[in-house]
Amino acid sequence: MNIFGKIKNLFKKEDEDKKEIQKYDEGLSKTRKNFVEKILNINNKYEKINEEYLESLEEILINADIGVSTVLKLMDSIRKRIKEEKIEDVNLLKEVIVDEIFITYVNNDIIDTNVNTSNNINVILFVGVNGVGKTTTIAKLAHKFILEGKKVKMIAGDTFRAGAYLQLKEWASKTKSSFYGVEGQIDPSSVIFDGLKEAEQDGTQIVLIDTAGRLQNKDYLMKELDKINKTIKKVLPDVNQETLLVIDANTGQNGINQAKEFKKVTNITGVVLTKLDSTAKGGIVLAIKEEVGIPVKYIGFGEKDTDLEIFDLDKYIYGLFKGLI
Ligand SMILES: Nc1nc2c(ncn2[C@@H]2O[C@H](COP(=O)(O)OP(=O)(O)OP(=O)(O)O)[C@@H](O)[C@H]2O)c(=O)[nH]1
Ligand SMILES: [Mg+2]
Repeated sequence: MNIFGKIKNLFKKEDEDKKEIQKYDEGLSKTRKNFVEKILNINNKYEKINEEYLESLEEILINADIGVSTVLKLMDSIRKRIKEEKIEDVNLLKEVIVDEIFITYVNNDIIDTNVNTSNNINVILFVGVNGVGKTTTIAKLAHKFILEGKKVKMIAGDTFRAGAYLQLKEWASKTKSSFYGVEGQIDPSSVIFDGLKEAEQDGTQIVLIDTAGRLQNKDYLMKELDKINKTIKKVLPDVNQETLLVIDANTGQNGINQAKEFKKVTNITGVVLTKLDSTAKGGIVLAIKEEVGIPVKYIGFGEKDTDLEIFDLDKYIYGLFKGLI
């Protein structure tokens, strides 16, 4: 079955997936409105595929923040299929568009969207620019792991912003996680060192480390990340570590640049894309994978600790194209 058929089946699913499908449906509604309506408009305007139609399609894809180079690649594949399959009717092209977007994303890679956790201690470090949703994502993940019966500890590695300590402490208490932090502007690595020591001793399974928002062009802040990573290795040399880069979906192309810069200085294992509920730029998922080569592992759909979903390509494409299929 091609992806089009698979997505169609998602409409019929009334099983345990339904709630998650609804989240994608609602969370991507802004992106979809912008995107699908425009495609339907050009489909009404042009009955047959011609150059003008294809140029309009290209523009729509670019405006959905899919990323210029991704769109160009996508358009090449779409043109090729029009030729090969001798497609003339614009309505028959819908299926090809959805299909090719899926293929572009997967790109023959094995996409591991799982955050790998072992039964021993696992460390997840959260990095990203200011205000993107790092601390809220920690709360969301804590909630998820606690539901799975895991022992979770948050470490307040943002010692820079006044208020960051209390914000995390409150989330820890709300999600029933334990908390390690020291108030005041001290070296984050020293807090992380002590927090990890405590976690090692008290049988914590998942350590979630908050860090201060940092701009990707501030050298000394990037060096601080290096020091944090060394600290983690020093306390727990064999630890299973993930470093999740948190990106606000509203930032579009700028988010792609953030990912490229962070990737240069630290080993990012996945992206968390937040605030999909408040943006029409949901196409950024495709651009991150294509232009940066890092998979999106989680997506944030709101401000509550329950507003997080593991990234699922089928459901994402469903959310993006509902109305078109
Ligand atoms: N709508 C929406 N808002 C979100 C989401 N994630 C976070 N927020 C909001 O974004 C704001 C910033 O979130 P934080 O988690 O404090 O962001 P941060 O990256 O830790 O910020 P700094 O520590 O200042 O760098 C808060 O008002 C959150 O409630 C989301 O998925 N959707
Ligand atoms: Mg924060």
